[in-house]
Amino acid sequence: MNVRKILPIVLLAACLIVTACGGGNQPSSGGGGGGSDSNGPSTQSTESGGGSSSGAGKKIVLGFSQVGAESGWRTANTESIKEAAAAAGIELKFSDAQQKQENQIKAIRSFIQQKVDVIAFSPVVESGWETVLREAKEAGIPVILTDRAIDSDDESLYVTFIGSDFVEEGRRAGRWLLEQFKDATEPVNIVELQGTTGSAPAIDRKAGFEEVIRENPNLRIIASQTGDFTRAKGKEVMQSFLQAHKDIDVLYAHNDDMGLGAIQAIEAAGLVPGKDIIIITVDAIRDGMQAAAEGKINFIVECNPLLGPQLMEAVIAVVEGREVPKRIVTEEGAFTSEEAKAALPYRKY
Ligand code: GZL
Repeated sequence: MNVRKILPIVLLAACLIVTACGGGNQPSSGGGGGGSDSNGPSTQSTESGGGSSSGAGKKIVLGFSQVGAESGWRTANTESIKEAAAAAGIELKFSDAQQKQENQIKAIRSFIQQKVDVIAFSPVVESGWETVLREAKEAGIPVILTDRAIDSDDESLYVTFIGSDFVEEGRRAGRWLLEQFKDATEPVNIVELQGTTGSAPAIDRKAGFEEVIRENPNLRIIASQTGDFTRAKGKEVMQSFLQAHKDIDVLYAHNDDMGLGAIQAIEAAGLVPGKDIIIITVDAIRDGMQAAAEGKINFIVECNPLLGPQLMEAVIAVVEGREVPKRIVTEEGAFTSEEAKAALPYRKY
């Protein structure tokens, strides 16, 4: 068989095979592009070659407004979104709001002006979004909520909400504590470090926890205050709790970072975290899991930050006009100290 005759057929077949296996969303050879400030306190555009298109070969452009960089969870969430956008070949316009709602609103308006294909964001608080989301709707730009929800009744303002069930996370924390103190005959004094005031995780983690511990009247929250999800504020508020109350038995912190800050305050007060004061936190980031493995955190509820791949799948589906469920709940678990020690080597964040 003359090789010259079959070469064109082989090349054509090879092209067909590559196209069939590659699909529209395969990682391209290009790496992430450079950043450029287009608006807001810190906005950058990153893109990679090839990948997903919004028709006529044009690359999908996603505008994403992130809450900030307040915690280890947020850092892991941002990394997941940037990596998943690059892998999907989606051009990402990323804005960090530094935990200010007005910065998120400004970024969303900028994305509308830039006529991005899709807008996604993690709402720093639940309320105050309807005006700007109506502007996105009037501009014909679909909106995806990730991580945190909004309290609007108008579900037409967003296509889907991808994130955890924070009420269930609070219930998980409550159920473990209920079991630990099921035979308690004396009051069990709990102090609570709440997340950012008005945010969905702070509201819902509190609600879920209280719903469960209500079953045992000995379990009582004697102090509750926001630590804004940060390590520094968590330490500061725990110091004030320790000064005001000499009989604290349990700390329930809405995230690991506040719990880790509180541990510094507890140790500075000459107490042993995990023994003198039982500690429950939420997130299960690496530093939290390390503290749990050391017995300083007794129970840690997981809140999965790796939402990037699910977000990009939803973005592509929306652009391609495919149906997307209104609610996509992320899978997650919880760890005792022993379980955290065993899981730590395999954790991605
Ligand atoms: C939860 C996320 C919360 C984390 C905190 O999905 O919104 O915000 O629990 C983060 O660590 O700051």
